[in-house]
Amino acid sequence: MKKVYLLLLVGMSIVIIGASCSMYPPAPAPAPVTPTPPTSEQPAPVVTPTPQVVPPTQPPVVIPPKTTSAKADVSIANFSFSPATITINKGMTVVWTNNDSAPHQIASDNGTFNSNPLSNGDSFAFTFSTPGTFTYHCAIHPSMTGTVIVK
Ligand SMILES: [Cu+2]
Repeated sequence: MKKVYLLLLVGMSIVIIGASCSMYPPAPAPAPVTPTPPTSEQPAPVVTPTPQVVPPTQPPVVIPPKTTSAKADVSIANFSFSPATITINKGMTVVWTNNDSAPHQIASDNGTFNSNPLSNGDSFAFTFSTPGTFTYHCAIHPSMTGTVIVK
């Protein structure tokens, strides 16, 4: 009787052990996770460097020295030059302005300076860089004469 009980005990133990073994099966290996590629892979944003906007440096305002004697005016009116003879310093500019309704044209006697025909209100400027006496006339009206003396 005791032997049977022992056998029964052993048998039940085997069954229990086996059951326990089968009750806890090894955990199934996790399915390999295959990373799914992102469906819309955004390209890395291209960072364009913003160009440095360098404000243009303002050029220094150069105020030309006021030389009141840089320019001399000769008016053309009533078919004559006024003043008919003008004396200037070397480097000065003579500006003829036609105040007549008729056209006039400045022509130096030696060809140093010549203007186009000047209509009413037109001006002609010439800078005298060499000293001397320069006689001129109107190419349209040769009786109109004038003189520029450059010191
Ligand atoms: Cu003239």
